[in-house]
Amino acid sequence: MSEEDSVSYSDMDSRGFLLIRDFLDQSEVEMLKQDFESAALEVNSNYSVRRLSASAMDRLEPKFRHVNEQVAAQSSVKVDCLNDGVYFSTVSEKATLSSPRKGAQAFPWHQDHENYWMWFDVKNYLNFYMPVVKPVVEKSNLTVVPLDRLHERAPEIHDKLLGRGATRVLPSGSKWVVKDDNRGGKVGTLDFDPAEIEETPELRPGDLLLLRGDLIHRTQDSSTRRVAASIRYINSETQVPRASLAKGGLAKMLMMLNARYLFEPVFQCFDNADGSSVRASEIDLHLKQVRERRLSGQEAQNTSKLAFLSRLTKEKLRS
Ligand SMILES: O=C(O)CCC(=O)C(=O)O
Ligand SMILES: [Fe+2]
Repeated sequence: MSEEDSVSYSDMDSRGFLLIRDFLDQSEVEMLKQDFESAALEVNSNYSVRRLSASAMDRLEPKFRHVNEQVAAQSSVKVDCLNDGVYFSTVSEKATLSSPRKGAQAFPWHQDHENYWMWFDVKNYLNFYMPVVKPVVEKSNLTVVPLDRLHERAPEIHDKLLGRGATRVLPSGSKWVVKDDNRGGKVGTLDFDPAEIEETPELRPGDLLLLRGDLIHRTQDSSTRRVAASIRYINSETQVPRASLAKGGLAKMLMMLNARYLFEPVFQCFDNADGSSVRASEIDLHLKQVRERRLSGQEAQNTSKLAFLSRLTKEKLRS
């Protein structure tokens, strides 16, 4: 029996994540290492990431598809479209919102932000997280808050966080506050340290940690030099509502501005469509075309800050 046969895919509903050991073989890990070395840094000022090449993602696509079929058969999570992939390194190559000290990058507790704003549906959204450079098995992993354990300890917060994103969990005295970076304010308060219910699967290069888009997670530590590929799947049939993208508080505006190279093309999709929503597959296709044009130098890498702020303001007024 292979590793994959013993995986309980229904964990995607009950726990929000699952682990498949030795998902990638040596040559695939080697291929990703080389791909990382040759990838340029993204123009994202929220964090330091490099993007996977389309050819690296294409090569692994059949493997991902097989997993997605199993997940769809055994849980309620449905994804079918490889949208994007980035490399997260614990060694930051620039100062960003998530670099706690010079040269290091560690993400504190959060639900992902940008994908929640871009796709809206993060339950039908998967993060294929695979270490590529991983010198110490018990260090620099990804720590998660399993859904079942959160439900047991804080059922109300669990219910509020299901299907949602763009939050951070921060210490506040003896409690922990769940900050809402979407609308501002807070989602709620935990009267215990999330570390009490966390789990940290110890990963080796090529292992796959598969996470739902609404799972709370953080970097375990950035004490070793670790690089992980993180490949993102969406559901092509999701209808993305126009009104939600520009709506929100200051934290959202700032993060969108820092990643305007991602959001400007989404607004362009809405401009080109006339309805109040656009199918995720259409946005995905447009993003890929923009990426291609940027790679070949036919289009600027980024939009100006001022132009994006004016766009955002107009959209806010519109909705
Ligand atoms: O690699 C890390 O430590 C953070 C990764 C992360 O936050 C993510 O994959 O969404
Ligand atoms: Fe994340």
